[in-house]
Amino acid sequence: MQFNSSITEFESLPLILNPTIDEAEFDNKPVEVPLSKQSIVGLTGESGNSVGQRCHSLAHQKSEELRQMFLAHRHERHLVILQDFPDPDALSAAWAYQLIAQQYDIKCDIIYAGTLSHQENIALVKLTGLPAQRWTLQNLKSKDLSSYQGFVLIDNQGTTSGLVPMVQHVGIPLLVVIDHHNLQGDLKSEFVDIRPDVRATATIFTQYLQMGLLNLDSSINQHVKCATALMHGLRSDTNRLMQAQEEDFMAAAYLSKFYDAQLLNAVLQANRSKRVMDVIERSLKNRIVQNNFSIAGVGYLRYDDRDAIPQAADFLVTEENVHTAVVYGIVHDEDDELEVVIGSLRTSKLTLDPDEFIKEAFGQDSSGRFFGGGRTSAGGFEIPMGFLSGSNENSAYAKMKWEVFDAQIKQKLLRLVSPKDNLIQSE
Ligand SMILES: [Mn+2]
Repeated sequence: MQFNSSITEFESLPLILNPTIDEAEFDNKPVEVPLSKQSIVGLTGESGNSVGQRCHSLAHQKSEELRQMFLAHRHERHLVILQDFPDPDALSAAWAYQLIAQQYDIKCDIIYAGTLSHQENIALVKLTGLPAQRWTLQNLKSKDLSSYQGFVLIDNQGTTSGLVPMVQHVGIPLLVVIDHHNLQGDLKSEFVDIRPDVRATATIFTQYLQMGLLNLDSSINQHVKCATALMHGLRSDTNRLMQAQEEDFMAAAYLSKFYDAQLLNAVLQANRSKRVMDVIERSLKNRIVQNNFSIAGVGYLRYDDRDAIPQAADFLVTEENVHTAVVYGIVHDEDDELEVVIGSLRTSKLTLDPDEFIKEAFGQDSSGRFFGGGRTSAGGFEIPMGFLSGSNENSAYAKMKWEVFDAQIKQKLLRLVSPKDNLIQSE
């Protein structure tokens, strides 16, 4: 193992901090004046500095556009597609979308292809009655998709969902994209609100609520639960508000009037399963630490335990002298004989942009699609195993296959972590 305090090579990579709003572009635009009474409250705070006003004006404009979109699509039925492994931010924002759309007699089905694997996500859905449904690629074929007039992407841009290509294939148009990840390609959608400078999609939705797209009412149980879910989504995407910015705090302040603190506490109390603990243990055993990066391959894990990977990364990054942790493994789905390499990155280093790092480390596939990306302090990647997928009955073969992927991923990561010695360190 090599400890090297110099990370200058690494820092010379084009890593950027969270993109800031282009001052010039915004200053040329007059701040919008026609605001409804309600919309002024809570978004900028009393002082209403220029940053707050800019955000406010954008939130106002987007809320209006979205309202027009809903009006134009009254009485329709839409699919709200989440990433295959939806997180609280996605789940809560989708619910808010569904409640807003209901007012226009638009029926939304919130769907995801993968599974809810984090114990907090399972608790969130169970305890709030959050109306998300799992549609596997298998049972998608048995659904009557002709009843849907459009689909909606929330907290993703279609690159992390296996359902999107199939929905596009049957000709359902993309109507809405609301996300806070970096733009991932050309999107043909009627309404787009992508704000990479916002920490959580839940923040964007809370702003829509504040702008009057839905008037939260504490006496309506569902509103209280949705506000609680949004609070959870916002907290989890901002590392319990530690990475929250003014907008997120303002959104949290607004939600604080409606959410159920006890319910949120119950969601957060959910315990880890033994299998998740075992994956964390493997990550501890297998990790190598180099230049303040902790890298661990955890071998094979079940589809339902996929979320153990980010949880292991969360844990590894807490080690002294480690600022960034990357954990990966081969996730296999026994039903579909499907295998994919899944990885998670967590960093406390402010100058490390997970999105840049992952794109730089793993590059693109043959169709130009990146294997992953990220946001502030967190990122992830998925590498399909194609022809090598499945057929693990022979344990020697399975072992060999893991070793190849393990070595290849380490090599790609270490190329960035310590650019000089492009060798795999073995321990
Ligand atoms: Mn998010």
